[in-house]
Amino acid sequence: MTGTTQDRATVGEGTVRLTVSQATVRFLAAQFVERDGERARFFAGCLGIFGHGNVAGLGQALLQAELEDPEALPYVLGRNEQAMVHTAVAYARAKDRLQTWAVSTSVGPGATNLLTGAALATINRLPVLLLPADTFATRGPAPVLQELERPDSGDVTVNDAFKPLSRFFDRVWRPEQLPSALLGAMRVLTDPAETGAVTVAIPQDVQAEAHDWPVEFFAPRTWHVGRPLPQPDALARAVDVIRSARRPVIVAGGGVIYSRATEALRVLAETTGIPVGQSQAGKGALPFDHPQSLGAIGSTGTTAANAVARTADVVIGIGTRYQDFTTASNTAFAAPGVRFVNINVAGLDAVKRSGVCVVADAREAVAALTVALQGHAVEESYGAEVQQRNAEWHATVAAVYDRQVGDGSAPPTQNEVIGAVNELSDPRDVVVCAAGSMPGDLHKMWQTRDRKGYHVEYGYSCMGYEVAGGIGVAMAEPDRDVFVLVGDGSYLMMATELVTAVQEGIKVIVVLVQNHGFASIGALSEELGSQRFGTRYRARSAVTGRLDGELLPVDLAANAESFGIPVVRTTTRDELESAILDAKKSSTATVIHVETDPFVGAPSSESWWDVPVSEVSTLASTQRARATYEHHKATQRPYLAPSES
Ligand SMILES: Cc1ncc(C[n+]2csc(CCOP(=O)(O)OP(=O)(O)O)c2C)c(N)n1
Ligand SMILES: [Mg+2]
Repeated sequence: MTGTTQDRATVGEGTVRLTVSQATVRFLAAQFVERDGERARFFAGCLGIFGHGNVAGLGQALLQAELEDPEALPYVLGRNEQAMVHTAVAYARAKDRLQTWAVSTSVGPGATNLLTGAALATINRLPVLLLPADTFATRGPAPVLQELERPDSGDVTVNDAFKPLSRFFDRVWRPEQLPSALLGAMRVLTDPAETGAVTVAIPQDVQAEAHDWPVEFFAPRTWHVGRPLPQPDALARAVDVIRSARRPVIVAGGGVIYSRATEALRVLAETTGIPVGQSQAGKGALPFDHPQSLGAIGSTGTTAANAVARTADVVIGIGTRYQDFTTASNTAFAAPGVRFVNINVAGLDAVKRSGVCVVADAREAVAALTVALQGHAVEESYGAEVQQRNAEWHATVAAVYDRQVGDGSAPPTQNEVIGAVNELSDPRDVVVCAAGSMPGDLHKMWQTRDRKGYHVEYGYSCMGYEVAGGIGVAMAEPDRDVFVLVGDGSYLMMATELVTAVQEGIKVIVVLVQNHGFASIGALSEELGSQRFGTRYRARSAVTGRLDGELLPVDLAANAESFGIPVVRTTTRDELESAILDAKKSSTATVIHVETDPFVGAPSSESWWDVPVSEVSTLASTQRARATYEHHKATQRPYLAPSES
């Protein structure tokens, strides 16, 4: 829960006559968030694409605001509504959820293009305010262009599709409803346990309607983001279980980063010796070379983390959702009596895996645990084992980061691309990614040196997030270079925001990994007996009638160039390295197009991910894969035993 305070000095009397849109803009510009004494505007601005539904309502209000006070709610024009949500969400993640953007769209397709972004925000627990326009409240000219018009219901519009994807939804049929809609939106957006996509749909006629608003609606309002303390008895139960453990392991999730608990976690890990594995959102919770850092854990984890996880007797989840990649589909924690302690600000996550629940802010709970565990440490032999396993993994990574033997004319492997970017970027630079083979490879191998240096969207793993998300990070943190690592498939899904980067003068370094199709799903398909079916970008063959003809003559470098971005084409490791160095020196965006070898994979995680294989099939490859699947499936655990001592 958050609380608010109003600046009494600015609370006036009487009313002011404004349209619903003008009132919305004025209200949003007056919202502030405070945590730990730091106070800032909650909305950095409004991203939008105009069409009928918002061009004359919110569009007019944004124009008026820009002319009267350019700082109030700056407007940024995006190219695709889904992408605008990615930009806003990435910005919010970079800002530890303390600031975000509003997103305005037209009715119909402009609105429903937001849906994928809404799901992504809610799943990743990141705040974004969606303002899709809605069809007429008065129904005067109905049915209007792009109206759903269902035969069985008069009040359903396409925007009802936002309801299951949003943490808060409201539709403003009448101006009088606006205050409760926007105050409700703010409550959810600023609550760490509730936050996600928040949708306020405003019909296009209502947007333009004037109303006499009480002036205090627009008074600057500060939303205080609290740090809920652990209940003493819950903490005591957690401490009991942790003290009884011989092989405890911490799983650090995104909550550690958002709560700024990394320093507290470092102290807990160092004083107790408990090693720390990290989920995708939690990577960065400890630097990669910290002695207690096991790096990534789960399906795309390090062999060190996964070996420790296999025999752990107590798993301490801090700010993690325990998504299937983190738990290797509930096979990672294999010790017979394994117990869980879950520290999470959200009850939904704290109760998972039958763990001892500590519903609290991560930083506060970790600090309290450190005090309560004073004098307690894991056995030296366990610490030594962690060091040994980490050293082995670091050697594995160093070997694949290194140049592969040869005359240097062969395309680099993806491992080498990661190595080159990691070694030539500054410790504070940010790597951004979301889908394909790259996120798993980065999770395993990226050597994170800064709390905010790793930004992989892996709640929704949404192809198309990369460029738009990278722009959001660069807008949030202009003093860091942002490396967007994007596959050719994801690039094709949504590269259009490069135009927004040009328009706004935003610097991102896009490393476009060309491997002519879906290396990730191709490898998965092969492993699961589906023979890489439909995963390569190849022409339909005149001979076989199948998609196994020539590689497509697609030139993505030329495509990027057409957006007005400098592009460097590279085919060797040397060319890649000099392109990275030049891009770092440049003050504008660069796209580095790199041909890679698609068949050299990353080192194994010695882990598993549950993707069901056909139970019956005429294909021998599928039958073999099914047998392997059943073998792994048998090791999956329900984790139903209560964890309390
Ligand atoms: C919007 C969306 N559609 C489909 C998928 C499923 N999917 C995951 S990775 C992938 C292929 C990605 O290809 P590319 O970006 O070239 O990366 P590569 O696999 O080659 O590393 C697909 C289709 C997804 N994650 N997101
Ligand atoms: Mg690809």
